[in-house]
Amino acid sequence: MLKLYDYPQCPYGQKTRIVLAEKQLDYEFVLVDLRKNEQHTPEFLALNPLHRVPVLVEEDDGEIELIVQDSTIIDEYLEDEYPEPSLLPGSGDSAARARIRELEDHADQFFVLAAGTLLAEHAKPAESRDPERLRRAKEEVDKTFQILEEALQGGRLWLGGEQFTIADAAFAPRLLLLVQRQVEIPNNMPALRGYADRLGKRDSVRRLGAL
Ligand SMILES: N[C@@H](CCC(=O)N[C@@H](CS)C(=O)NCC(=O)O)C(=O)O
Repeated sequence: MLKLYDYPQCPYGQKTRIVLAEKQLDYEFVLVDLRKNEQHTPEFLALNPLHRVPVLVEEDDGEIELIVQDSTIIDEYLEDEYPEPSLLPGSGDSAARARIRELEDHADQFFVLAAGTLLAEHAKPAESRDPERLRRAKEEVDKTFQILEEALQGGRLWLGGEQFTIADAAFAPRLLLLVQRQVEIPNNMPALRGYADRLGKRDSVRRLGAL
């Protein structure tokens, strides 16, 4: 039995839930309410002393058999343990696998943070915004848009071409939230606009519900 300790709006948890849905795996969602600081309870700290969601737990007859922390490590574990459908290029294509992992890492380490800052600044009344923070976040989001536009050239449906990958799962939550909150993808980026549209229609992404 798989359990995912998570918080609905966590983009890293959302990424892992997309992967679970792509692989059609049954799991129990266990809410760790970050608004109530539940990540600091002794029960949760026993699963992740770094007090972060998501955490994947595998249980057998109520006994914990395995604990996996961090969305990227969880997604790689799921890929190893449940290889079909595969969300990484085949093991014969190390270069393509490296590229997908690089994009996935870009989403986690750069884009999610920049998008989070941009959304937080937009949510403030105009007079309370920090113009320098806003400018930097916008610049970083624009840089990601440019990188994605280039990565999608040649009519690629997903970052893996025909194959939906862990990198697509990583970008989807914040990319779609930006679009929902009226951060426009520029008109001169048709590949990225089409991609965002496809992501929004993907079943595994729709199943997240409210971003
Ligand atoms: N690198 C981690 C980041 C996870 C993360 O930052 N989770 C946030 C919520 S989105 C969290 O649990 N924050 C609570 C805290 O730091 O106390 C991953 O990919 O799983």
